[in-house]
Amino acid sequence: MPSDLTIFYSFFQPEFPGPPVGRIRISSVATPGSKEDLSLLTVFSPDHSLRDAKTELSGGELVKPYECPARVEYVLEQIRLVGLGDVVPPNAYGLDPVLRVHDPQYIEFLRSCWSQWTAKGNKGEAIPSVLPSRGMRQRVPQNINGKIGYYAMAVETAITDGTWPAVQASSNVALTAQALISQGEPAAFALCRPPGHHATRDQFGGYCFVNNIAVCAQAFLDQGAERVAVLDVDFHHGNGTQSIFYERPDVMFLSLHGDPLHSFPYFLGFANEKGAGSGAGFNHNYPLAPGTAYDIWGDALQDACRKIEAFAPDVLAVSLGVDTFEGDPISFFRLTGDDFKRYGTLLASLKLPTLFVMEGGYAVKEIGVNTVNVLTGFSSK
Ligand code: OKP
Ligand code: ZN
Repeated sequence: MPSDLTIFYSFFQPEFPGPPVGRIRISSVATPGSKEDLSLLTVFSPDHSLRDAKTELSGGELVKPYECPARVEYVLEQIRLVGLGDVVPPNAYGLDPVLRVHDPQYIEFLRSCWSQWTAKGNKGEAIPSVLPSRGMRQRVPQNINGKIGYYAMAVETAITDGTWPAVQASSNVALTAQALISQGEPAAFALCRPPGHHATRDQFGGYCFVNNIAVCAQAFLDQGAERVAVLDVDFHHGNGTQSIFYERPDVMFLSLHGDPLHSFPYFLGFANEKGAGSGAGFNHNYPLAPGTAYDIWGDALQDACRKIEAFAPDVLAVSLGVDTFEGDPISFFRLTGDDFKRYGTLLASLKLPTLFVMEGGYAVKEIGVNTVNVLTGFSSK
């Protein structure tokens, strides 16, 4: 482990847990010496593969989930191919940092859902069927079939046997990358799976369970940061992140996404959602029309960057989903592979310590190139 990871930003507490031990030096795949060392650290756990649902409710059918284990394996492969930098395993942080943004009863539900579901004799994967919709009471049922509806924001996402351990690994990956930045790394990439930005304080859905980036934003604050900007460039609105920080001035949330009139999550992400209470003015949504390409999308990102500069955060956290790609099977933007590199470079111009957290991206064969293009665009001088 190199000893250069000991510079602390003044706002961070020095007693925070150290960087991961046992760095993996990635072996060369291409011609030796042909790769630049871009020195952007990635955190990754093979335990993501424990999240391997057989079913997603889509178009009235149970289909093989778009959010599948192969996604992050392709990203890892591309990281190795281009020599992005070292890949390190996560540390275990336990539940305390997760419980800073999530309801304890919700976390207990995630942990025990599968065993309660199977104990009831349910044969399929755990999917809610009844939600506390308009006119219904907001209280937690005792029966698991009711409980899972109470804790759901959407019903496409099945809970399965390995989901909880994978979710824990995912938040540990995020928190390890967060710690690297708190210890002086200029940037780090949390190759999280499952993703997190749709998860609210007490709801799962949209393939998300624990809101990894919200956990990290809160961890930065708890370690002494005064302001954190969360920029969500995933195709979908980060409703969970928005709602967690909606009434707070210490986290600015900015999201570029498919207009919720036409796209999941449908019920949040409109331009007039500006924050509330002392958080008023610290939330910025950029809902964009079907067919949006980089000319429009890049302008929205420029605008978001100006707002981030004016906010002057101590750190930038990026919800990095590459489902904005023109070939994405469930989304409607038209970004090309080169566009990902361009906006990576634009993000670097903010000159902020930057945490990248993996979210969506479902064009599986291209997800590695598109994701790593953002990171190399960011890292190339
Ligand atoms: C998660 B993330 C496909 C519909 C998909 C859920 C989308 C979740 C996206 N039949 N609905 O933001 O990439
Ligand atoms: Zn998405």
